[in-house]
Amino acid sequence: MVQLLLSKTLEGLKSGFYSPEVAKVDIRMSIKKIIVAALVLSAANYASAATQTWDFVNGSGSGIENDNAHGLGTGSYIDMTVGGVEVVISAWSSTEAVNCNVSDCSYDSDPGISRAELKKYSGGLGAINNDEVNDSPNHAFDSRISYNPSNPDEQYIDFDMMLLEFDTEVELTEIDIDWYGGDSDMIVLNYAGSGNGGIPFGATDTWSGLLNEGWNFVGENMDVSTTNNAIVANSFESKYWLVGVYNPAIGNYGTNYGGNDAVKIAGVVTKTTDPSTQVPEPATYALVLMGLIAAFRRKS
Ligand SMILES: [Ca+2]
Ligand SMILES: [Ca+2]
Ligand SMILES: [Ca+2]
Ligand SMILES: [Ca+2]
Repeated sequence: MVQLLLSKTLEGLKSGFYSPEVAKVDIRMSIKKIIVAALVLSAANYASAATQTWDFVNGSGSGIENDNAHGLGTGSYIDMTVGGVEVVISAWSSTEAVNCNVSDCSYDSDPGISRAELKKYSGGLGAINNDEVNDSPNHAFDSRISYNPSNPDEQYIDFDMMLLEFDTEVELTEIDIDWYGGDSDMIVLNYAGSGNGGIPFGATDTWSGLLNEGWNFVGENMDVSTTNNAIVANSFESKYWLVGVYNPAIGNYGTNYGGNDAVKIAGVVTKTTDPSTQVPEPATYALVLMGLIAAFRRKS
């Protein structure tokens, strides 16, 4: 496009049609048009990808509801919408006593998945699982040991995870925690299969077992801080995401990094590529080009 505009001007100069002064003005006009065209094109490209910033604490629709809804069974959840995208948030943990493989049992004696109670605090969302009472840090998404109040010898390590079910495929790009207790290692999974990810999870499912049921280990973010969002290195879109505490049965850091984490998840950032807002690039280029040629024709 630049070449075309400049060659037109040069042609004008060579043929004596333009005086050097007119050519100078014309080059300036051409540059302005190129800048405008570039802005139009980048705006068109920008519209094809949208970003949603989810505030689970203060965002609109972030109230906890408690119902048998969204095919999850009875329990607490949040149903909120940002930029036309809807998410249902629920909490799950490894609190079911099931027969498990040796690697699971070595750190988590009851690794079967069951629903936990989703809670909201100023520092973010937390989860109280079936083996916990409402105390800190267990009311967070955590893997800290909880003791049975009536029998302190009974101890459980459970790995709490947040399930995010979007109504369209999204890329999860950032996680925001506003509170942590002790350690703050986190893990992210998403669903790559064609079904609904086996949701609601069954009591015989385990977190590591999900990897054989269409779920992906996306990554781990160790020592997540409350001042910088955890960046999720991923470009894969999915409707189903699990975000929670680091789990040695899945992650690469080994057993020592697990069982001591507690985070309150305050929000996430997602990205969608919406075909309905996508301006076909070749058509846009053609339109801009036609406009510029028309402008030149009018002038000459
Ligand atoms: Ca918990
Ligand atoms: Ca706990
Ligand atoms: Ca457990
Ligand atoms: Ca840890």
